[in-house]
Amino acid sequence: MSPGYACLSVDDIRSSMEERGTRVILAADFFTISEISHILNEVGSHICMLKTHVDGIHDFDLDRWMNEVVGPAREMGVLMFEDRKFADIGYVSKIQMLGHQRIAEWADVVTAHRISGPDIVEGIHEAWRECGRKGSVAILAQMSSSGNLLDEEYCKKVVESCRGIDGVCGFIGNGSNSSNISELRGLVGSAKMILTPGINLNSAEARMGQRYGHPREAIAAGSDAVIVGSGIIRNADPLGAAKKYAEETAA
Ligand code: 5IU
Repeated sequence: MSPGYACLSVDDIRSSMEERGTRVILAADFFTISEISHILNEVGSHICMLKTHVDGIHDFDLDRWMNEVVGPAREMGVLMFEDRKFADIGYVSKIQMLGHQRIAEWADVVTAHRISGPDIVEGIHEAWRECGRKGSVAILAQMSSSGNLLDEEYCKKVVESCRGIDGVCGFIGNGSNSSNISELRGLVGSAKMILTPGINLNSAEARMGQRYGHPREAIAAGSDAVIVGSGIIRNADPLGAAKKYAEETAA
């Protein structure tokens, strides 16, 4: 399907990961801009993307965000991944992309649910287009949290309806379960990416329904990149941990 807009392509993203030699997406789940800026400076050379939840940042200020986080990430070649999980109709997702956090101005990849219909992808891309930028959408096909309602049938419908859309770079899969990842890879084929949260070398760290799998197993099962938060940011040595996760995911 050829959209009327430019997208960040799967090839662009995969070659940026290849160049950086790491398949680790850092989940920087912090409350302040300075903590995020600090972790980026510390572990930036071992990650390919910086995943944020911008609505969780207490002191959010767009100028500081652009100067202290987005600018340095761009200089390092780290893609900005806003895990916003858009879920509304296309138009509302567009206005959320263009809201006070100005996600469209800095995010390269955003997450979205498929629940409201495929036009959500169009709405998100319209926002990027209005900012003169391009990006791509990762659609939730599975989740790592226990008791989630994204069952096999839903996952199949999501993949079948989105794998032909150029503005979609891939799918979020359940990193805690390698057979879920292999099944997802079977549905997706090789043209789109699979990004997997629910990854930690110490599965005992899981809390509040999170489940964890091993990074090497996730990659072996077909994941393009692993999303790691606590395993790095709560480690006493974040730099050593980031290096270790990057090594575990090396091809
Ligand atoms: N995240 C998940 N599971 C999911 C999806 C997103 O954990 O199914 I979709 C996010 C939440 C958090 C990060 O920002 O990935 C994982 O962090 P930890 O490695 O600290 O569990």
